[in-house]
Amino acid sequence: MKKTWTNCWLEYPLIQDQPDVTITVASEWDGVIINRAYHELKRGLESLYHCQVTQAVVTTADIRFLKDPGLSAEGYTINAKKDSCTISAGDEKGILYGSFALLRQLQIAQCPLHELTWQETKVPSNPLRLMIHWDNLPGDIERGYAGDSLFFKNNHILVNERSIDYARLAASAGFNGLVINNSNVAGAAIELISDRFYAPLSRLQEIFHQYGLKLFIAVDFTMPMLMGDLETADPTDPDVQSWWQRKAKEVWENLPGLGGFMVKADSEGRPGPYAYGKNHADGANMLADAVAPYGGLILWRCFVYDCQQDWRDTVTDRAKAGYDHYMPLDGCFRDNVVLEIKNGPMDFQVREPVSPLIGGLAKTQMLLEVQITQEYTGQQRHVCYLLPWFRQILDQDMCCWEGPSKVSDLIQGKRCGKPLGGISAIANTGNDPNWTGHDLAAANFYGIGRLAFDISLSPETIAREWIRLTYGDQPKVEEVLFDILMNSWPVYEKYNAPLGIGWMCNPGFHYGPNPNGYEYSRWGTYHRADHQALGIDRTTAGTGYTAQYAPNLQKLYEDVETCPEEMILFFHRLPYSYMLKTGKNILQHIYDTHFEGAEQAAQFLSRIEGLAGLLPDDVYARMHERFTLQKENAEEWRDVVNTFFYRMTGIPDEHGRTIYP
Ligand code: GCW
Repeated sequence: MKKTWTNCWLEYPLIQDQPDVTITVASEWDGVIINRAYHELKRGLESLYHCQVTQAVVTTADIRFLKDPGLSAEGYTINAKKDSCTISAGDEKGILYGSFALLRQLQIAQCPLHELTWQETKVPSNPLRLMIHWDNLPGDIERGYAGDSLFFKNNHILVNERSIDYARLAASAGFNGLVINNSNVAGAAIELISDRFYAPLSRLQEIFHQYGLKLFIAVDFTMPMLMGDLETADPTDPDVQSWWQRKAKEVWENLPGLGGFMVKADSEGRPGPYAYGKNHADGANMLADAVAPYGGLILWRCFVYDCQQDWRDTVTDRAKAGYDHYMPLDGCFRDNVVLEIKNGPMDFQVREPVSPLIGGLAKTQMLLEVQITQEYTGQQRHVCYLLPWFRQILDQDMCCWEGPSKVSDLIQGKRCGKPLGGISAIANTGNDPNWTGHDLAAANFYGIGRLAFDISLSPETIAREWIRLTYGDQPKVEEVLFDILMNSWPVYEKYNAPLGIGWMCNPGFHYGPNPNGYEYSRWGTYHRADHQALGIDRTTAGTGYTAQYAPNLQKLYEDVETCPEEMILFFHRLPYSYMLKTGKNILQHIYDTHFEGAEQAAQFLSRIEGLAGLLPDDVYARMHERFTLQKENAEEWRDVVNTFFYRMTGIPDEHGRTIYP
């Protein structure tokens, strides 16, 4: 099959032409992952230097893979001293990550291997680093903006050259696992764990395994009814329990080494333990017991809320739902259960506070769930580099105990003292030629993998790395793309929903401006704007949401003076005349940011036009098309949102700019 897709950050653009050089590589020990590491080095080095790479004996090789039992799982040490380079690790995965790290460093340093002097030891910050795909068996992707599924087509599993390249990309970014199917399990996906699919799944799993990636499968809670002939899925029913135990045995016999199951229960129409009067610990633990003999994990999603809630009611608050459902169960989950929690209490909006559940749970293992598929952040038509946002989330101190309590600490299990936890990203990939629709969206795929592996990295470092690896050493390209990436999230936020309000987009599709558009708000608007005020009072005098935070944070959010202004309307209901610290009132802030955002989106386009001739033609053409659309869409957002508030208040822009288009 002719390759019709790009290599993204594994392009390995030429550093120096060295056709006469031969680099030898040798390993102290063998294994399928070590073998992949060798082939990755060979491929990368031959492309970077046009040299030859061959295998040799350990004593004489230029690059040596050494065993160091002292290093923790998946960790590596690289010691490059001009004429010799060693990659040491305690396990095979460490060698693979070390090999990718060496290739990365050579591109950062832009020098030949024998000139590199560099030492680095890294152990991944998070044990779980997962890509979560919402792919459906027919081949479409829920909230997918980069083409069709890489894993499924017409209810069949795809195992091909592209599966290997996907695994290479994921492993090189630092991921170590993936869920391949949508947690809204439907149609043929119900049979994923049956004879119908074991053979191709096992072939796919073998590819992933070679790149250190664990395969996970999303299952439906009512499988015993859908696949078996039981009349209940009650987790306390002995027949249900033994059905799952038999199923787990069969699954692991066919797919040894499988990572485990993911479950979305009692959420958005999905069935779960509530239907039987049971709670989520009953449900998760029943499954956990079934998979425990095989080392399987249960990734239990916490996205549980009443999507039909009455918004006129000022006490029921969707933001409170996650905490209300799961806090009473803290400490009740088995050791092979990990709760997967969205970063915010709502749903991947452009701005939200950190979910209070993350600071609440003291005895439970957690997986932070972020969304790199840009459902609410421009759907990969707009550029929105999300790493600055993820950095803020991870750095948020939840002030919840005397020990380290930043989100990054809590997901690593520093508070609960248990070994599992980490980061999961709702994937943004598909079978588009560039994998991610927008070429710049690949920075989110690369970036969240890197950050999950090394939680100390800055979004700036990651952006520069990604640009360098993808487009080579081109200062002008780097300057422009770096600037656009770093400004993209703030710019997107400016022309979208202001000050933490969220939504204001078309229902269902979640794209394009629609101030009253939240689909579940049939009882009223999400932002509750009227002619005098807007926002939701989530203080203890309002919905009481702020009480879900530890005292210091509660205090911060509760007081309108100290509440971070970018989220002020998430926490407070305020008159349009309320003065922000910038000296502007809320209405003028909305007008100004929307004018600015649209203007900056237009500047992105002209800056990209300055890169004509410097980027590959197809990349430039795709980018040009997307940035043109972004400029037009940003103008539309500006006009629709500004007009909405102008009509609501009757107060014109202080600077006399035209609001009603
Ligand atoms: O954001 C919402 C999406 C749904 C998605 C759900 C979830 C898979 O609109 O499409 O369903 O989140 O996280 O489960």
